[in-house]
Amino acid sequence: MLNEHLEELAELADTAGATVVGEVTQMLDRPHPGTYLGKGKIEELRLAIEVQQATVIIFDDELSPAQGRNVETALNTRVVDRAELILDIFATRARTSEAKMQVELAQLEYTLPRLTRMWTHLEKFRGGIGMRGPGETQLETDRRLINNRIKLLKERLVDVTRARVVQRHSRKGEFRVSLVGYTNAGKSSVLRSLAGDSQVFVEDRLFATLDPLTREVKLGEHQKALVTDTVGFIRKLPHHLVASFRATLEEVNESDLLLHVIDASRSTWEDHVHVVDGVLNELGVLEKPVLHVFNKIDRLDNDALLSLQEQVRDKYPDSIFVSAVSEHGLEPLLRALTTRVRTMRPVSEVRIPVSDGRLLAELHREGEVIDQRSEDSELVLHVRATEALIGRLKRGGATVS
Ligand SMILES: Nc1nc2c(ncn2[C@@H]2O[C@H](COP(=O)(O)OP(=O)(O)OP(=O)(O)O)[C@@H](O)[C@H]2O)c(=O)[nH]1
Ligand SMILES: [Mg+2]
Repeated sequence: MLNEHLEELAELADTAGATVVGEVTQMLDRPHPGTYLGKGKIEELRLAIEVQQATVIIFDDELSPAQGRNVETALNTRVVDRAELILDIFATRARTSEAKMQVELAQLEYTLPRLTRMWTHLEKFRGGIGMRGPGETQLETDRRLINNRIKLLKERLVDVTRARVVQRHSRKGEFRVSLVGYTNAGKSSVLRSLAGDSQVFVEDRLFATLDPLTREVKLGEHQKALVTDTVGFIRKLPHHLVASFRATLEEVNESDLLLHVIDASRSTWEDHVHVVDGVLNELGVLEKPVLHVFNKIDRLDNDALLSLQEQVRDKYPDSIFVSAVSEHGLEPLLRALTTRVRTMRPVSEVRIPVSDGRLLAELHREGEVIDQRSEDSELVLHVRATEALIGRLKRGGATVS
């Protein structure tokens, strides 16, 4: 387990552009409160830094502001913790202004309690002279500037979220599906293949996707789903990031169905499922209907696939086994989606008086009208609609069969 965690940290470091030259691990019941590592380990690390000519030390945990400062002072080498590393990757990968604001907000909130440590760095370059207000130390000035910026970013993000809610509202009647899962599980690959859109960005690096992206997926005659790709999750995702990406993940909140994409070729997939469930819980969406989509089965041999299927049959009776990169590899998922649309958005025949413009408008706004004809003084429509909408139509005077 320790090895896999370090492997993942190395992947993160690689994604951030660092080259790993050495690893040091320590078995401790509890991290040292002052320096995280014990005294002996600090010495070992000092030697390793010298031998390997390392320029940065990356910790797999989030260090307290004091721990980071102390280790940095003891080793005279830059220290980055897991949270900072992930924030850094997000910062370089953010493309849209919304993602950039979200990442900046998370970074500032991470930085705020660590300002004193940053100062010891900056002082070397700036000599401690800045744009001080009257009676303020530089540290206080920086705190004030950062707090102002945090406030501004939060306000701007609220505006962006509001705009998105309006946008979402206009597709209220659609069958909506969100792809969620551990980073690199293949969420974007699934969307790319389902929607037949080669523009969907896929990469064998962590956090390729930050912004939600929605595409229409056709599921046979008169049936479709709007499928949204989302940012991937990871073990120990910095909580500032989860908080600032909450707005982006609202899409997940409003979905009819979640597709939890799992990389079946990783021996650690169960841990990953656990991590994803944890974040979904934090987002308050654990109650949504979920299909577990085991992806990358092209990497498993027949026996491995059979034993995986055996293993998950009881726990996730709704699981699906797919490959986003093989021909027809997503057919089981397409079939499952088609079945779900049929049960969650059944087709009904609705009759309403020709004169009832209000009911007709509601139908068109919130349901999916397949066809429509008039018969005497009635309109007869075939509609794909939720139970809730059908209930409202009936109460409004429509005949539904
Ligand atoms: N062999 C194989 N590789 C796959 C499959 N699906 C995705 N991949 C590869 O896995 C890597 C990650 O795929 P993405 O679709 O970018 O994964 P993601 O879940 O969107 O990742 P993030 O956006 O970073 O969270 C890419 O190199 C894909 O080509 C699959 O079914 N089989
Ligand atoms: Mg992606």
